[in-house]
Amino acid sequence: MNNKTFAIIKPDAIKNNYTGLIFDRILKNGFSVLSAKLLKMTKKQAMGFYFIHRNKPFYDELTTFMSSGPCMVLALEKENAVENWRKIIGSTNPEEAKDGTIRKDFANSLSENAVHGSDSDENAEKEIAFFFSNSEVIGNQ
Ligand code: IDP
Ligand code: MG
Repeated sequence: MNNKTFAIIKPDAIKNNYTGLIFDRILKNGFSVLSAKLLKMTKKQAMGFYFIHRNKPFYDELTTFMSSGPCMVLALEKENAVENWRKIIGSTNPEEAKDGTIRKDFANSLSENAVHGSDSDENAEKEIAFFFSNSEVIGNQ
């Protein structure tokens, strides 16, 4: 069991001023923030982060969107963090997301869906390391 996951508050949610409301959900649901920073991805960085989707038809749209404005990247901690965060964010398509989930409440559309969440412990580790140096994550000092 790994207790860390990686999250992004995506550019649509930042633009719509939902950062504070999403942060509130993170804390109220018992996650600790181990690291957080605001940044604007380059197209290249977004392509690297979403390399796993390089053959999907939405790869270009997704990486253009993710590099279109500031986002907030976060390392989060909780018991079963990956599973718990995905439960709170809801389905990829906000139209299919359950009431009370972050994507249901804050997403613009299927591509502009407010937040990212890692899909496995292995990818959570990789994604945290993609954006944070070891010493930037609380607990590693
Ligand atoms: P996830 O974010 O729920 O893990 P993935 O299937 O890993 O969903 O897709 C990564 C991201 O790509 C999604 O969060 C969404 O922003 C975007 N995306 C997924 N499927 C589509 C699609 O069919 N059209 C446009 N964008 C999509
Ligand atoms: Mg995914």
